[in-house]
Amino acid sequence: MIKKLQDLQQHIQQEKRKYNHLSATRMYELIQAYVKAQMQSAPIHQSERKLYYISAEFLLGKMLTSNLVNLGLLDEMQELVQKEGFAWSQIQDEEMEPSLGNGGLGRLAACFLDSIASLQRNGDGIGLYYHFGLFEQKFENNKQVELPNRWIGKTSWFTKKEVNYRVPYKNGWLKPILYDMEVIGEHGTRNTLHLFDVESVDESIVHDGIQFDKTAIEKNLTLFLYPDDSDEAGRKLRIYQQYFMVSCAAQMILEEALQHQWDLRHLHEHVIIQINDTHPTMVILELIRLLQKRGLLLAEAIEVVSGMCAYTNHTILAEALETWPYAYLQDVVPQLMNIIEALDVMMKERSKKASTAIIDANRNVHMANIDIHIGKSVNGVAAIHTDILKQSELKDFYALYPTKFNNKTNGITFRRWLSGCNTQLHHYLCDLLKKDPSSHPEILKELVKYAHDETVIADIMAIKQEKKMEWIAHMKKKQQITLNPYAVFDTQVKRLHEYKRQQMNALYIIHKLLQIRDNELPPRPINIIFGAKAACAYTIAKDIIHALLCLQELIAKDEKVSPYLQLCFIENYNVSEAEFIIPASDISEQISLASKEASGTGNMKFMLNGAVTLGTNDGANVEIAALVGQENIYTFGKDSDTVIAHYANQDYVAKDIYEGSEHVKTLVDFLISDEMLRVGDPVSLTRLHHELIHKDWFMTLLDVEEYIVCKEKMLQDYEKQTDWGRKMLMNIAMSGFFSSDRTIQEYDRDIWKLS
Ligand code: GPV
Repeated sequence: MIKKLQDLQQHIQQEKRKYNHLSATRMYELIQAYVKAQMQSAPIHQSERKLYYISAEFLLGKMLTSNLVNLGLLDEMQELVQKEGFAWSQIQDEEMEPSLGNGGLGRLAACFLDSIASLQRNGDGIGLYYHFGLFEQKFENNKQVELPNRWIGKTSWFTKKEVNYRVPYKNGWLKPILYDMEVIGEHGTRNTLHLFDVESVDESIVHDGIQFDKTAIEKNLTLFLYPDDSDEAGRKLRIYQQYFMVSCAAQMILEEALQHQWDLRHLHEHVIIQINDTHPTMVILELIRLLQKRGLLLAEAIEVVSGMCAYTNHTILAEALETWPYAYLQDVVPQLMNIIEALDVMMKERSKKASTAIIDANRNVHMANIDIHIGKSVNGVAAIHTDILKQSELKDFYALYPTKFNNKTNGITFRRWLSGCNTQLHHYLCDLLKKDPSSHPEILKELVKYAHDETVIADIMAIKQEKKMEWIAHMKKKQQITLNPYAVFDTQVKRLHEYKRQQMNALYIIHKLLQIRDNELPPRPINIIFGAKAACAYTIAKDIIHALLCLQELIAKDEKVSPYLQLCFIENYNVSEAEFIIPASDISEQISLASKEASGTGNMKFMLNGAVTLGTNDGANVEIAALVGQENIYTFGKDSDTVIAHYANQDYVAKDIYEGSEHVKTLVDFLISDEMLRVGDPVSLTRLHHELIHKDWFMTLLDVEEYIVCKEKMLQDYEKQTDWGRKMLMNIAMSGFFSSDRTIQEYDRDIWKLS
């Protein structure tokens, strides 16, 4: 199928003759156009059954390298580029990363698209084309500032298409525009990601960072992912976005069904929709509405849609489970209200429990409850998470529908997270194992044979060192920061949230800083690395960023401390930054409060790249520990049962711990020390200090002392370099389970039944 690169080579020579020069920009454009053409000529997989994966986020990352990996052309292309006198990184730098996601949920959707195509399953993604995406993060005065993320450039992987859909809204109709991107699998068949935009969108209404008129729906609908929802207009805008997305999806699904001449009364035999978290929930209601318009009775429509929809839950955090006031929905989607009412009445006949109500006593509509009642499957994203759903969070639903519940432990695509971002390790493993682990993840287990081979261990460690050097050079260029490449790299990169407990890591940094000042020096310098965006209306999350940036400044200016401890906060952390830092890291910080991190997927990326986890018994960490064994992971902290009991009994009091431990008190109080207040904002630092002592909703102080002890042990063990190298090797060896190919095979086997 794939043509050789000769066409491209010829094109390059022509350009050089014509202009006597070829810039990196032009080189990128030529390669991009060539790759896009290759993808468009790949065959589409046809079948009698199709998956639609609907998601508010697709955190794609740059697509050039990943597409080349899947086309099997990466090595050849890199050679060609080198011959023309460019470094591959120069070409990569030319691509803007699409800003269409926030965190793990969106990155999971992107990994899934890659695996679905690579496993040659018929499945498309559907979402929204946000012009400014998730905001771009800048640091000013040690604070996060939000700017529009202008990711849409001259060259694009997306192709604009016309569609004849119409989406009703209060002032009439919204007219959708479609942007399609080919998703190429490693065997050369392709699927499509469909992102909808609204024709009347107006970028010029954005001012002063990311401010805009939240009521101008026809202009603002597809400007931002997750616009500020701290007021009514913001919340209604989110409902408009969700409805627009799923109405377009429903119209597309019905259009394709009619093209195939599929009988609408048997649509569930041909179509399966995976609802990625609750954002696409209204697709259930919209499909029922449209099927009724096409002649089905309400009961018939409900049955067909029930057989078509499956729901993935990604959290047990109450504040992340969407509920909308009935009145807001009535204002935004009046056409759906009779369906919501009907479902509510029907489901109250099935169960009288308040916890399972679609419309609750306060007239709030619970989106997840619609998914669970009507959908045919409910899945959690890691074993412990699914257990908690069954045993506590959704136990009334589990009693009602025991067979709907199932677990699908998350995964990551090795084609991006090994072949793409760590070519050195990938090539090494291919040579050693005589098979490509990105296509055959299970082959990694054979690495165990080399656990006592000091040459192999040394080779893996040498690759780690090379990746550290690359990242350090990158940070020097990007943020003008000079870091020690021979330090241990201890990394926490993920969205900023209190439950992920970046603040606990901050307390460790304070602990280490005070120790160094006290002449207790670590055996080797430590680089503590962060990357995180805080939601723009999440005050405490922003306070935590502020505290970390203040600590960064303090440490950098401290001549005594900085030779031993450096803090580096990566600005505007995104997929590309992840691809840089993860292969360079030694320690993977996965320190969420037990029970709160549904799975985590960064933990898997670090493991695959030979970092050792420092984590709580939460999410997929539990499964990592079971695979690698206790000698190859560092776990600490109270378990999920204990935490859940604390919440139930409301007996966790941070202040008791703060007052009961001189050490903890010293660390927490440092946040409002004179030296911190000199570089920081007293209001913000005081608020965080107060929060930790008087609220600490995610129990930082519960685990902080164990955390410090555990990390110190880890740093000591790091000095036994061969033993540490063996831990790296064992982590890589056991990571095969976390391939998203495995996850997708399970979804297909249990829920989608495409093959
Ligand atoms: I809900 N997740 C996310 O990134 N955004 C959200 O809005 C919600 C969940 C994450 C979870 O926090 C991770 O634990 C999980 O690995 C990821 O979704 C993918 O399942």
